[in-house]
Amino acid sequence: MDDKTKQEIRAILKEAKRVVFLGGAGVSTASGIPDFRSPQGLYNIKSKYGVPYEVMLSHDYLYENTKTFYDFYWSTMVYPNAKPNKAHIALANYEKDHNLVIVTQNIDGLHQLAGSKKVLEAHGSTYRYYCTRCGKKFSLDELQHEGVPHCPDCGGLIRPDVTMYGEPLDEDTILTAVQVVSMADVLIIGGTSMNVYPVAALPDYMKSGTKIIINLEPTAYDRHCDYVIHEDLGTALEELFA
Ligand code: CNA
Repeated sequence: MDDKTKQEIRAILKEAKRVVFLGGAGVSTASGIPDFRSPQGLYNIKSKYGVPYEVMLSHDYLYENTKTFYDFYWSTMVYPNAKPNKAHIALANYEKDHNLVIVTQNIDGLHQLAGSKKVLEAHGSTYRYYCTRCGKKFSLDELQHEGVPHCPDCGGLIRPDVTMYGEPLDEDTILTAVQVVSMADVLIIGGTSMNVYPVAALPDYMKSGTKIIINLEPTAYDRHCDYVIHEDLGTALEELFA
């Protein structure tokens, strides 16, 4: 990032009253969790199940091929030992003395682990589960991280509280996200290809203010932003929040 850009954004952040960070899988790649659409992302690796990973993450696949879904899910989607990286930590520190809300597409719980309090998880979390028959809730710690989990009370299938392809987003979460984005005076979009809707449409709700995008690769949303930074997110956030 050149010095002029850095100084301008720092000045904007200094004046900002409401900042929203809208993030995706690229926030957590430095924690060892692969994203989907990078060259080394999950969608660019040949599926060892003979079914594209994108299909395996769908509502129908979860219910129709539950055993294979969970084989894949436990081995590839859950990272209980992952640690927050400098992007998560920079955001958590910034929230301590600024009005910041994080809207994340991630399901890895790392923002909360870093200490962020205001986090809207648009696609759910691998830390939460529920029984599809009786609704009983479970945490990740309560489940064996292998095989198909069943409810100890009613025997129903337990599923992750994660939005699969073909499922609607949690209504309260997305409505709150629309509200905070519409009131933001600075929106920082980071580590997301901006391909997954409806989250990718959230920035359109911003009424006025500055949009900054920080992503390693160009995205279709770059042309709508005031500042476009193609750099590592953690490094860029540390520089901007310094
Ligand atoms: P995506 O489509 O895989 O895009 C990620 C983007 O991040 C890419 O454009 C990369 O260039 C960029 N990127 C990767 N590393 C960095 C970095 N260090 N600094 C800056 N940019 C970087 O992922 P999206 O989040 O856009 O897609 C939404 C999906 C991904 C959601 O449904 C998530 O649930 C899902 N996902 C989440 C996780 C997680 O929770 N950690 C991991 C993989 C996928």
